[in-house]
Amino acid sequence: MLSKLKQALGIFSRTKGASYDEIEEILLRADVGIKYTERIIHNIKKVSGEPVDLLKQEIFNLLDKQKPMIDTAAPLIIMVSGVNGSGKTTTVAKLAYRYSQKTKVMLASGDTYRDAAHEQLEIWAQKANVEIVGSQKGQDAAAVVYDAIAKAHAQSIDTVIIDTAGRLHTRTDLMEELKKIKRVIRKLKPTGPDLNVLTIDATLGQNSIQQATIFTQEIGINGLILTKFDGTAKGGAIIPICNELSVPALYLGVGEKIEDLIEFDTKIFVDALFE
Ligand SMILES: Nc1nc2c(ncn2[C@@H]2O[C@H](COP(=O)(O)OP(=O)(O)OP(=O)(O)O)[C@@H](O)[C@H]2O)c(=O)[nH]1
Ligand SMILES: [Mg+2]
Repeated sequence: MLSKLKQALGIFSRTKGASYDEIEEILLRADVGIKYTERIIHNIKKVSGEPVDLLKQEIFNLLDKQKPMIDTAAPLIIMVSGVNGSGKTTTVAKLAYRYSQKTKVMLASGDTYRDAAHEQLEIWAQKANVEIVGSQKGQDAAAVVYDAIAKAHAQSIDTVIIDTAGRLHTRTDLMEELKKIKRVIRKLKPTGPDLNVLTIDATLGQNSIQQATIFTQEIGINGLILTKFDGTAKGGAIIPICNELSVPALYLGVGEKIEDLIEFDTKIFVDALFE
């Protein structure tokens, strides 16, 4: 699975034996951005040692962030939001598949905005072999979510994963809808959602930061999933994205299939960078 990251990360392996200037150029090309590239180069120049080893340590430090604390009371609630087409529904399916290996999963079809959104999620639910609480276009998304969590309680379901409609960060009305969904979740689980996840299209690189900031400010995102990591040469943008947003990466999406999701582990990731 890690091999799917090659395109996004392959460039980092060229830092072996490279000069500071060459490393700087490689980082910029990988979309690490000027701010973090300068910081990294500054720090590795300060100490003596093999530049590539120091570089590895610097990147590790920048990515090794505290993962969210989970309230162990069932059900675990995962809410997935993001801009249009960023990979929410596919990610919901991948998470459902992953969590269903060990727990009972229910999906909540919280995209009541787009045509056939529920049908799309239903197909994924069948593939992952998990239950789903459906919705109709135009229905109140928060009500669907309430139903799903209430059913999860009644049926001793361990994990509820909520898909939401795509929205631009500038759509105040739709941002209000997300806040409402969150309020409804909190009526049933005061600490929820346990994972309040934002999907970010990694092919956009650093360009995604501004819109993502609005989501983190408005609804308190506590984990990122960078999607389409298989198809980007801008994988280095994960460094500015996680640091500017102060939110840890939880998973990487590396394809369109249900199993194409990698749990983000800083050490494994950094080792893969320099393979
Ligand atoms: N290569 C690749 N494609 C992905 C990945 N994740 C999602 N996609 C593709 O991105 C497109 C959009 O995915 P969706 O899951 O429908 O995105 P969405 O955010 O739910 O879209 P809306 O509901 O319309 O806002 C689809 O063609 C997916 O197959 C990934 O990790 N890698
Ligand atoms: Mg969707």
